Amino acid sequence: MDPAQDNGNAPEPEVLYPASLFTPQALVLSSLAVAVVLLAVVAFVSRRKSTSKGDALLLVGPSDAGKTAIFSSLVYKQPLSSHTSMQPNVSIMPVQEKSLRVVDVPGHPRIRDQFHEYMADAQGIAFVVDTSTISRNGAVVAEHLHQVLHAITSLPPSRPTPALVIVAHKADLLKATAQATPAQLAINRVRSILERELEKRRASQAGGVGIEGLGAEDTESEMGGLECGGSGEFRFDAWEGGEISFAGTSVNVSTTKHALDEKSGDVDGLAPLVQWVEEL
Ligand SMILES: Nc1nc2c(ncn2[C@@H]2O[C@H](COP(=O)(O)OP(=O)(O)OP(=O)(O)O)[C@@H](O)[C@H]2O)c(=O)[nH]1
Ligand SMILES: [Mg+2]
Repeated sequence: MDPAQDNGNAPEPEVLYPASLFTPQALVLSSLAVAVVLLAVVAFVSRRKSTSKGDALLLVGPSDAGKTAIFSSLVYKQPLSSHTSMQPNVSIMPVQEKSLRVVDVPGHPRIRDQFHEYMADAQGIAFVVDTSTISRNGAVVAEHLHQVLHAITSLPPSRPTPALVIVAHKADLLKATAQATPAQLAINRVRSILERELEKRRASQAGGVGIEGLGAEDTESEMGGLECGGSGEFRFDAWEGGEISFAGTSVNVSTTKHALDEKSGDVDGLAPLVQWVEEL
């Protein structure tokens, strides 16, 4: 009868109603909305990534400078005996509430360029120098440092500039004087030698003469990164790429005979570097 018919008709709109949601227009509109939301999320995440500070501390510098000794002191709290590294060491170092990824890049000329791979993540860069041999190797060490300065100034503007510290390491091999501690003497020596050598490089570039002599028409002679304010002469204080700090350090490497004498028994030889890291 009628009631049965009524009941039969009543569900009709219920069946039709959800189906009307899936019209082709509605489907197109809703997939467009989903795509827009997804794109916005991707754009937001990648923007954050490219403008956020990196989380890595890079240890770079010439072979035998003591990078691996510093790396193991920071990460394992003891300098492990090491040989010339042939691949980067990467580990995590707790710094206050945060943690920092420490990357020890070997100084071997054929491997040292690998630091470029970590530049995008670098929050800080420590250029480690053996203070006891810098007088002999000044020009070579300055060339290496120039590459690091160039890499810093070549980063895209969207990235915050990583902080740079020049570590005058193996300060324990210097003798304290009445006026200065070994760490201060180490900084003074490394700073003045590298400043002089980098100024030589800048002056020869400005004069249009290849650094390696006549015929050195290579990209190296065009490499930027030494721009300074004021007279233009290279000075660490006036470097346009950012602020450059210095730290005089040593670690107690029991395998070296010098580390056994009283003065170098100082376990806090890395304190200036640790302090710089904490301020990053
Ligand atoms: N006297 C003294 N010797 C050190 C100090 N730090 C490291 N050394 C010694 O210096 C040598 C080289 O140290 P490494 O840490 O292996 O040098 P590196 O910079 O990692 O060298 P590559 O891996 O070749 O790039 C080792 O014999 C260390 O024991 C220090 O503070 N004082
Ligand atoms: Mg090493």
